[in-house]
Amino acid sequence: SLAIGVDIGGTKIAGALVRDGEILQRARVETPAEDVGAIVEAVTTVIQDLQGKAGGEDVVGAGIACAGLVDAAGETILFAPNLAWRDEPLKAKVAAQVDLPIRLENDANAAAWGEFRHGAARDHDDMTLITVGTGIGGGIVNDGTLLRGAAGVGAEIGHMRVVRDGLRCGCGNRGCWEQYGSGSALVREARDLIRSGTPHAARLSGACGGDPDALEGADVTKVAEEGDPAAAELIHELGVWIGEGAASLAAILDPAAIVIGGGVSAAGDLLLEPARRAFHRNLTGRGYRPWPEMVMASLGNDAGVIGAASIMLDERP
Ligand code: BMX
Ligand code: ZN
Repeated sequence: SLAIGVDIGGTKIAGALVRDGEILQRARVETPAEDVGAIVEAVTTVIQDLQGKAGGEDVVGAGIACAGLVDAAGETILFAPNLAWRDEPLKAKVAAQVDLPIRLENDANAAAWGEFRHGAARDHDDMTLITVGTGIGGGIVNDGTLLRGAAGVGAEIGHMRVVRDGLRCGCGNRGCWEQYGSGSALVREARDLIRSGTPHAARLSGACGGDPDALEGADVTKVAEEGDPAAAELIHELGVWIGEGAASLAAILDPAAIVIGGGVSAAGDLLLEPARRAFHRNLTGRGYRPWPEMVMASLGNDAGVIGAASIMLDERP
């Protein structure tokens, strides 16, 4: 059977026609800025485009992955601070435009399902995905089932408090993990280092033409890969934050695998090695319990669309 997966990201809306975890066709449009009506239209365009590409074959439905708190029924985005959305009935708005069953999913839950069914964790029944991007997203599979919680908004691991009275988070609280271990945190620290004027930051500064505001996460990775110690150290510190948080999650969840995904995972071993070391150093019961493995995600940017489509296929009535 075929299903459509759609991933609403900050810059693009990506869609795919999926069978058995394989992408058969793709569609994408730019994300219109912050206007819900325009986003509904764009999502509709992507879905209709893919329906057309199905060549008359039956499509089971469309799963739509988006950042934020999605209700248990998969109908409403309750809260998405980065998009300034509250109580947005996205499913009904899209369903009014297309003739298909629709289901909304949190972006990281969808990606976790993708990695669990078809990616890096396909050999395990218990896995936790940590997506390191603008924020830290989470998806938890326990005994083969996606953990959603009572209201549907569970697994928001980026909002574990890791620092008392720490930095203010977009969610309104202070000290959330994603303020320290996300791609945004990496960029913030790199910009601070450049602004400090230290000669240590010369190559980072060169990568953004001397304008710290122009620096992006990918620049930090690139400079680190070229051997710059300051950039490598920033990624190392990010890895330590991620590893320490992962150890706390493992104390609660006991996953067989912790999978690291999201844009920043492109940093590869520069990020994974310090994360693994910090994870092992902080894992409770270390030395007396089996090690959960910590690995990089394998579906890359496709985890969201593959996962959103696969949930539709796996949970169809
Ligand atoms: C935030 C939160 C999560 C999301 C995570 C990863 C919003 C808009 N987002 O913690 O729902 O899963 O970021 O998002 O409230 P990304 O943008 O980093 O992929
Ligand atoms: Zn928060």
